[in-house]
Amino acid sequence: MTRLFHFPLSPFCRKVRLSLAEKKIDVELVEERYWEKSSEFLRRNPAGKVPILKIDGKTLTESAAICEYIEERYPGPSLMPVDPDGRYEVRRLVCWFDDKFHSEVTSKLLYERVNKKITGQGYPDSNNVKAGARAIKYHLDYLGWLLDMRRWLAGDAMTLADFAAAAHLSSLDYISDVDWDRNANVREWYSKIKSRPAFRSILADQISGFPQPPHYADLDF
Ligand SMILES: N[C@@H](CCC(=O)N[C@@H](CS)C(=O)NCC(=O)O)C(=O)O
Repeated sequence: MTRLFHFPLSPFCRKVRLSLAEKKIDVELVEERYWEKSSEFLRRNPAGKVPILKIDGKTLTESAAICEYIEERYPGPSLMPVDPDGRYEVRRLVCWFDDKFHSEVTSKLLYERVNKKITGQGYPDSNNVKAGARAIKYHLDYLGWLLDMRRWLAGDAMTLADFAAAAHLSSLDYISDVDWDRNANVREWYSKIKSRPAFRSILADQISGFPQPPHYADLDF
């Protein structure tokens, strides 16, 4: 049985869930209270982070490495181009979201507004929230600019780059922090990816203490 230790709003976990679902790999989701750092959890991943994926008799950590493992082990449908330039562009954009977008936006909005409360770390820091709200505008403009030239973020086909971006944006959308009116290209792209069967489990997530806003699971948002 494939099992994912995850936290529902974690963008890194969402990226892995999307990859598994797109490849129709059944997975049992186990919610991990990663901030409690249980000994069992640290035994599975000494880095103390989710996602952790049990698959093919192995325990895998680090979302980018996990997604590339899934891609190589379960090739169809493909989420990586075959040519080196295309693969480079996918990896660059996955890093853009998991590094730059994560530190400038996700950590400033989602972690301040949701994770702090869930993990008992007090109230959001309004300076961080303001900085995140400012930064997301620039990132949405950048996505819109890429989508002026491409059907999907890294080129003509949907790839792991789209899943990395959609993982972060969907988590922020759960707390209504994405202005879908800012860029028509971005809205159209998100609407396409949101309609995929692979997205269903993410749209069904419910976080205790944070009710799902009505537009979140609406395909016609
Ligand atoms: N580079 C890691 C980042 C994973 C990560 O930061 N996960 C967060 C949840 S969103 C976590 O487990 N944080 C716990 C901690 O840093 O102590 C990956 O891509 O898997």
